[in-house]
Amino acid sequence: MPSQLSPHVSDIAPGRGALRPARSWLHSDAPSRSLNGSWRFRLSPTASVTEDFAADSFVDDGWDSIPVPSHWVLEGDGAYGRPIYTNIQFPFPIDPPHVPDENPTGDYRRHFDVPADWSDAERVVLRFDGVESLFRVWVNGVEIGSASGSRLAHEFDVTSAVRTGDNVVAVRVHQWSAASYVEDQDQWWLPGIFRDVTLIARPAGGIEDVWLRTGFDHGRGRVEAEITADAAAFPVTLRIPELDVDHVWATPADVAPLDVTGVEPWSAERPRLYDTTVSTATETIALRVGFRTVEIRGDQFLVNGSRVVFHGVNRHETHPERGRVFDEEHAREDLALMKRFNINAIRTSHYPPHPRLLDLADELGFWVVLECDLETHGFEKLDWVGNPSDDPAWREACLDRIRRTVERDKNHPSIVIWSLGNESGTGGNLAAMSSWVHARDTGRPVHYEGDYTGEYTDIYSRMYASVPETEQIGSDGARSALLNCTPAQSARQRTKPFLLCEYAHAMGNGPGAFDQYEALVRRYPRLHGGFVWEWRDHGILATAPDGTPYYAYGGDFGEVVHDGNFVMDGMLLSNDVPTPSLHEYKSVVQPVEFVFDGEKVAVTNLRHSADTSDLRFRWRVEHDGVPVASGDLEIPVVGAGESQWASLPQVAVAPNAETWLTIDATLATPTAWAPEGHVIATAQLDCSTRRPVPAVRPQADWRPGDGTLSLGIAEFTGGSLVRLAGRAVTGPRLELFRAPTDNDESPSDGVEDSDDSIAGVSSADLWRRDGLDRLTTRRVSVEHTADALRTLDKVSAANSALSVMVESVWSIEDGELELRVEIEPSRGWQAVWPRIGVRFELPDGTAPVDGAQWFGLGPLETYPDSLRAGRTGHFSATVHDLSVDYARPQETGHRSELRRLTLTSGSTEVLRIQALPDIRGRRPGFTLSRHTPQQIARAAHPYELGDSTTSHLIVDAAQHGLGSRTCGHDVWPDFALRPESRTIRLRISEG
Ligand code: IPT
Repeated sequence: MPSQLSPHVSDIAPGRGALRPARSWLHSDAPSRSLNGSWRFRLSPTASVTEDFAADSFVDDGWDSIPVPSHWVLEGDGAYGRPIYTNIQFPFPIDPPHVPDENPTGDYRRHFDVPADWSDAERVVLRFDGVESLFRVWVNGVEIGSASGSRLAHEFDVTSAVRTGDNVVAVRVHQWSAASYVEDQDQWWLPGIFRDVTLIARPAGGIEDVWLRTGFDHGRGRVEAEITADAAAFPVTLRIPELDVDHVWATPADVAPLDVTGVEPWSAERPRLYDTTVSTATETIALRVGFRTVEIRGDQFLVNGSRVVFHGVNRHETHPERGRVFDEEHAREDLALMKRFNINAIRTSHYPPHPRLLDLADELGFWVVLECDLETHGFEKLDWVGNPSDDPAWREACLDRIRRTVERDKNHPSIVIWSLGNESGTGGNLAAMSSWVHARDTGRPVHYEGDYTGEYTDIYSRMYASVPETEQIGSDGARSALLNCTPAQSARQRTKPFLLCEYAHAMGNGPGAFDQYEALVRRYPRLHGGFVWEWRDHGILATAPDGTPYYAYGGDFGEVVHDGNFVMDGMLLSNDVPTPSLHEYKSVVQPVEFVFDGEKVAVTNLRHSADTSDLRFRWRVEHDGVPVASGDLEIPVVGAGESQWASLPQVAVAPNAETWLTIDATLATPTAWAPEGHVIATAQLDCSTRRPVPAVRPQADWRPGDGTLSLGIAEFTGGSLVRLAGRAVTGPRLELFRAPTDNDESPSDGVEDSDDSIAGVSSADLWRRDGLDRLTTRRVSVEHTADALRTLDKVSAANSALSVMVESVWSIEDGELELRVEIEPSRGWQAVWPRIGVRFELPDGTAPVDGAQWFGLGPLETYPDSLRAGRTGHFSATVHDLSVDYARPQETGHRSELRRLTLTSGSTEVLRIQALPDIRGRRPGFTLSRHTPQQIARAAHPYELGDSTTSHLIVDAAQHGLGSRTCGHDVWPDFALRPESRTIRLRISEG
């Protein structure tokens, strides 16, 4: 029986033999050797292979080599299995604590050298910073122990097993184990030794562990030290050179709090760190301390006395080639990118990251919610029966996890909240974990979202609460019960600060409504912001059958059970490219607010504690997007939470163009994360004089015709456009379809959704039901006058009596070609529409249309509920760059509020289109793409779209919003597009 050969895999104990208590991950000058590098490797399909490989004498010549750290499923080009992606589902039978006999098992071996001068070491310790999921260790054939807790550090005392000179370490790693039941996070299952392995010599008289709790109160710092060392190791010296601290504790009993003056506090905005050492005669530990005090006062979460607003992201460790293997340079760039996008907080979803990430967070400045490696989400399917969170048998495993989490990272000033884990139901083991944290660290509160009723945690937390629910939580007056709570439990939750540990699911094109949440956070002090789900897509770089590289998601590796592209829900694409949603977020959470009032502007500093002395304010005036004047704006330094008035410059208003004033707040000097001049906040003021829209010229002498004629630059055959300015063009045809976004494809939950939505049915289902993707046309009539052509079309879908009448009038107005399209739905349409637009096809001729210049909102795509990053200006882009490479192709590229569009071919202007606003001032948007919505909708990956030689221009009178229905809520009613009559009016001329 395999289970007898390998008893560990179904053992719920966290392992045997690892050192306890766990200790901090410290920068010590004690000797150490990295055991990263090339190891010998053998993969077996089951856990039942013999253990002879652990013997000293074993000959591993026939084995492969594998790098450590790595995940074996990402090495060897498929020779070692493939990654599996599941969200909540377990990829094996739910039979806790057992796992299947098919349990890929990796055996690792390497030689290492122990230097002769290590012989004075008191102990030799072998540390593993991350191994998924259960591993056993042998040194020179001696079994040392076993451990689970994949994203946690495990240290073993190997003193008695090692010898000076050559040694062999052997490690057996099982992909599946009892621990897999508590590591059911929404991510790829990636087995292997994926973090560093280090051999450490512990000196006699060294420091086992140190914890410097560094508080701040009105300019004074306080150091409370906990030194774990033998009495004989003393005296211990604390040095903080910049603060003139050079303090000696002669004995353990002398260790007492120290008050320090002249301290600058640490904050995410001004991450002031002080280089510090703690030393004995034989060992020096280097730390970078930051002084800050975390406090909950009533329903406010404060750091150094000021309320914190989390503009955060959920950050997984993921890389398209390395998986969860840490790359410090990439991580630093990742965090710098967050800072450039006004992100100030990270939730380490859903496990502790590589320890160096927290050094970077301390240094660059982030509020961190540090989460334990715990998720039992798959038990939800069983109504939480057997959930490890509430089974005393699992208590020690749960406690071991939180102890390792807190102990490893306790010194970081950036960590302001401990989180027990994610989506693990609720129960006594979670309560026990919380009690342990409360006893161990009185300086940081405990978070766990699943404690819905607030029995054992300090913060009220929800994920994906709707805008109305968030408002209900924020507003004091609410008497009604909160979700999942009785009135008394609700009252208890209302006494706490609130945060959205996950919100605004950024899957595919979306989410909408960042700004609605932010408005509530501004309004209700109890609301402390939240963490967008999530920072980046987890795509894995793969190669399509035709050799094209692409980013794979669930199912692409032939998994039996998987969750498709639900792992592609970041604001960053897998290749590090920010999506428009990240730009939107940056604008919504910008830390400086401008409110224009006549000749003045009120500038409000929304930061936690930093003033605006690091900023410079620039203004510019543009006429129809062309810069005409610019300068600096003199604004006195604004303290955090304060406002100042400043005078606006004299703006020269153009009589025949739009006049816009733009103000940018930029960095006055370079920082560790952005160059000087980097824009952190922007506002625009429309100073234009109103210009009337020309009325439609009445034409009376319409008569039936065959529709074959020329009008200015347009040529028609049988009433249909065939050429514009000499180039082949077809259209316009009514386009009501968009390639469904992931949100469009998500079923309604029947709660707080658009009217006419059906529980369990997606908007895209309704669009397909109504045939929006397969509309057909019947030409009802063709008429002319001397200088105009009018067609009337009835557009409808097979087996549907619903229709849209489309009247198109082509005429010459003021010497220019004008197209006016009137779109009128029949009665009876039920569901929202994705768009109301017209589509033109521009096949490649001699000068293929491959780009656009436009005056309108830009530079990136915008939708009705995601408009805040859009600026009014003049922009240009290639047809390729107009689309976002979402991992699963879908609607992309819509530019709103169009005034003028020039289609280009290389540097040549091909066609110019002016868009006239309708009576209510509404302007159309446009999309220029190589593919039709119908083609895009059929592709599951970008490479499936294929090459196209045609450009498709869609001018939309309106688009439906984006919403966040993949995990959260539908498009807010104000931004939902109901079937309605619309007019599109364009003036078209030759480029
Ligand atoms: C929520 C999870 O916490 C997160 O890990 C991720 O899976 C997210 O959903 C979706 O991408 S849980 C969900 C049931 C609300």
